[in-house]
Amino acid sequence: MTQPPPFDPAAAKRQLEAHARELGFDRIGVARIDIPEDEQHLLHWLDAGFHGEMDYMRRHGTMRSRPQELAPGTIRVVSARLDYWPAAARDAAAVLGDAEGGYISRYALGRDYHKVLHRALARLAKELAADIGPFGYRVCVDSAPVLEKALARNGGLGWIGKHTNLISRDAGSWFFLGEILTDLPLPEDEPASAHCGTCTACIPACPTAAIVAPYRLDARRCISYLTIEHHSAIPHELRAAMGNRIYGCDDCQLVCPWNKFARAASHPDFKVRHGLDAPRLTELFAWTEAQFEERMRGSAIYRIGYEKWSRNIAVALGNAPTSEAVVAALEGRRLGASELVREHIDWALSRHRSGAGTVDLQSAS
Ligand code: B12
Ligand code: SF4
Ligand code: SF4
Repeated sequence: MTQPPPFDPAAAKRQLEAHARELGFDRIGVARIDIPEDEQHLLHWLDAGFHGEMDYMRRHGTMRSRPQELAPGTIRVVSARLDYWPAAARDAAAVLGDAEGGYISRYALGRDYHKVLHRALARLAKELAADIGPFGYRVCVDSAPVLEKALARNGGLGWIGKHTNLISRDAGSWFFLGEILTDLPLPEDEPASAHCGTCTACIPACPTAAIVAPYRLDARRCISYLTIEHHSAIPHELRAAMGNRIYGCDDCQLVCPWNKFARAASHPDFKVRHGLDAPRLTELFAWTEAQFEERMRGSAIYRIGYEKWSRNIAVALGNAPTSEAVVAALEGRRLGASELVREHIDWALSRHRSGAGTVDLQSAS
């Protein structure tokens, strides 16, 4: 009987890198699993209550910083980067400055990245198993409780910037991360060094002052959290500063000097769908629930549901210049709206009636 060849870690890593390239990943990196300093930062962040209504962040506790608790036997993490910058989309600054249009974060203009990344990572692991034989692994994308940015930094993919996103020297920060947790003793990459230097551009650029100190994000103030993760009413004091951002927010990354090195997404699933790069607020607000379901299926936006989507657009309409069309759009949805949405519609209408609905979006951004 022939014996399988002995496991060669360096050869396995080369095979993994070759498969990753073929599958369209922009970069992969391998790291050990211990991240004690990041665990301390995570615990302080949770103690400060910065996670807001994201109860799962507290529930998962230190599992997030100890991948071996999530997948027993894990000794290495393979982090993968997939660039999403939609180069053909309408210019972000132009959309942010268009008071009657809605701004949707650049990462959500195409198909839901969770599915795209998960499928590709699962294939990557299977292709390696076909080369070297079965091994233990678990694929994670975003929803799995691991500190993805810290692990990817240790695998050489970039550093955590003051805005708290991972930045690569040669690709900026417009990319997603996903991981394969594995029991294979793959050779580690060098952790990436930090290059924010004296720059602090992202901190004052945040419309809601959510970056309370370098590397510290109070998610409760972050527009990304407010429009996607927060389930209840949006705090009144933050609504005006949200401007026309109806799903996610990119301001801290738009001002980051390292994003001049960003690369356009090559994955076809990240192409803009349904004109989401420059939608009209009044048109979006006129969508029925059935139209939302039909048009947003397959998009990350689908996950927030029609009610939160409507809540977000009501806030943006409250921040739009007063016009008959804006007031009619708000009034038209008021009667059939849920209590949550109706409260946001009433807030928006009260701004138009008091003359406050003439926010200059450029200065709010
Ligand atoms: C919860 C979450 C959010 C929350 C909280 C964000 C946050 N900074 O934690 C909200 C909803 C606000 C959010 C927003 C966004 N998110 Co998000 N999010 C996550 C998620 C699920 C967990 C992040 C986490 O663990 N946070 C816990 C806190 C403690 O971590 P942290 O703030 O990053 O803090 C670290 C450092 O800053 C440092 N640190 C913390 N405090 C201190 C203090 C000092 C003194 C020092 C020195 C260091 C330090 O240590 C910490 C641990 O490494 C990850 C996926 C994952 N599983 O990791 C995606 C993820 C981070 N998000 C992602 C994206 C794309 C976004 C948005 C850009 C989406 C958008 N356009 O709207 C925004 C960006 C907002 C921002 N400025 O960060 C990507 C980031 C990719 C990248 N290039 O970095 C991820 C990795 C998802 C993915 N799989 O691609 N997100
Ligand atoms: S995503 Fe927007 S709201 Fe959140 S920290 Fe960045 S600039 Fe601030
Ligand atoms: S804007 Fe400046 S401080 Fe902020 S993440 Fe980018 S380089 Fe770092």
